[in-house]
Amino acid sequence: MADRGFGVVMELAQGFMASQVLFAALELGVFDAAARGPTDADAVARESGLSPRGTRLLMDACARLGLLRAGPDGSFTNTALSSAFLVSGSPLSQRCTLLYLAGTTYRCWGHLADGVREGRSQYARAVGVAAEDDPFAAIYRTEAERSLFTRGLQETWSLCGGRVLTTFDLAAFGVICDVGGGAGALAQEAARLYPGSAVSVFDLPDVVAAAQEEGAGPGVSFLGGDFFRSRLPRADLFVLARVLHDWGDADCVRLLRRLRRALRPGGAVLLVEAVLTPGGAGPLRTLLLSLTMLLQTRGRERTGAEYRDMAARAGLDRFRLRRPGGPYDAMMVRR
Ligand code: SAM
Ligand code: ASE
Repeated sequence: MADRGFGVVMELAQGFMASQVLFAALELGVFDAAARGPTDADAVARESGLSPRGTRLLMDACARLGLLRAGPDGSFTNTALSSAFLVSGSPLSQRCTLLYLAGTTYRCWGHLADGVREGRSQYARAVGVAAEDDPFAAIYRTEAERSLFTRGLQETWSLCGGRVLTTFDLAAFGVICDVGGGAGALAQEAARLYPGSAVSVFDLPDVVAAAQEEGAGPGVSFLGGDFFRSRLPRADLFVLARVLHDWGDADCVRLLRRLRRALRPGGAVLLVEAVLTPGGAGPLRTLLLSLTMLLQTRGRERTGAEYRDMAARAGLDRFRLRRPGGPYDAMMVRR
């Protein structure tokens, strides 16, 4: 028992090392190098200007973690995992998400104990930018950060977009607006699934301008503004994906009220979030995401009952929750 317990504790303690192996290999281009053909550590080190000793240790650790496959001749190839999710340009690539977690999120997590003591964002400690009034002033503190955060979040929808948009049939909603929709990946998926609907994205002017410059979202129109202050477009369906989890209850209710007032008759709001199980004990990935929200935003993850209560306070008292499987769930709220 003592041995097993010790092993369990040490494995948990080493969790951050496994994360760093993944992050460093990604940052150093190891998976992209392996995608060009079987390669040994010396060749990767030479091509990328890395130390042969460090590269060998890193690639051996990757192999043990299932991120590379080691051949008998000392060459490495990508596994199904790394080919799908880690190689640049793969349709399911989660590269920007992981680089974002490796940078800002990891630095904020270095101050978890402070975050728990104080109950607030750790941007000031982690990167020297205060986030008290608007978390997005810190999240978007440089153009590079805004771009990595936005592109990272978009990557989720290549995987889960179809599921969260089809668990309720949205075909009856002629005008759909994804509020806080970022660069438009989810909106684009909605436009593809519901060709009879007009789909738009409403987000901060800088986010919209960058999305338009990158030529994002064919079939989707963009509108810049502040969802707490600007006039909102009218719509039959507002989508709010991973927006409420950035904010405290009072701000969530305020935003939901604004959306209710902008809804056309018969309209609804589709909430897309990682919903905690009743009572809030799981799943683990969502509890960890909730701590990320503590460290980086003003929000947290919530149970279905908590979303239902906030929506009811905003005058949207018909509530349905569906769990399509995967990390994100869908809730439809309406009057
Ligand atoms: N819905 C997207 C997704 O799930 O991939 C993005 C979610 S991201 C966590 C939150 C989004 O809200 C960002 O795109 C951010 O720019 C936007 N946002 C934050 N504050 C805003 C405001 N005051 N007005 C409009 N959009 C805002
Ligand atoms: C937010 C989402 C995130 C605000 C800050 C954030 C994420 C990291 N920091 O709305 C999400 C990253 N994804 C995962 C799986 O952790």
